[in-house]
Amino acid sequence: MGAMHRTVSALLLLPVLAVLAACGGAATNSGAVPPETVDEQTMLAGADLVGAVGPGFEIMLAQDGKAVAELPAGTYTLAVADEAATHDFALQAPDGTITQITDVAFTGTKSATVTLTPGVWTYLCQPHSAQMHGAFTVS
Ligand SMILES: [Cu+2]
Repeated sequence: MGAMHRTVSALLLLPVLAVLAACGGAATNSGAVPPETVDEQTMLAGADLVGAVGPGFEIMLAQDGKAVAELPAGTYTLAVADEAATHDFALQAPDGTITQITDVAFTGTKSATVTLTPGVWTYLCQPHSAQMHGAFTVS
């Protein structure tokens, strides 16, 4: 039964891997560990936006398999795959307010609903914000 479980997991994983691999800066994301449970895969597949952080010093935010650069203002579901106990995933609003989606110790997938207002937003790992960050414009 162990083998059966692995087979099912591998099949479900393929679309998620394709999405992650297709994201901008694919070279830096190639080492991302895929989510381990069906629940995690479902969260990632059903979300408007997908974030990933780790296992190395890599962070990304994607929509439909592409790195997010611009978004219309609105409310989005965000699923974050946090692949390391050394990184977190946070969003910084244009006014500087930080919303932490995963904390440093957490690994796995977490989902949240975020309301994006116009301006420049940043996604970042707070302990390593100098090198682990990206920005997108909401209008
Ligand atoms: Cu980090």
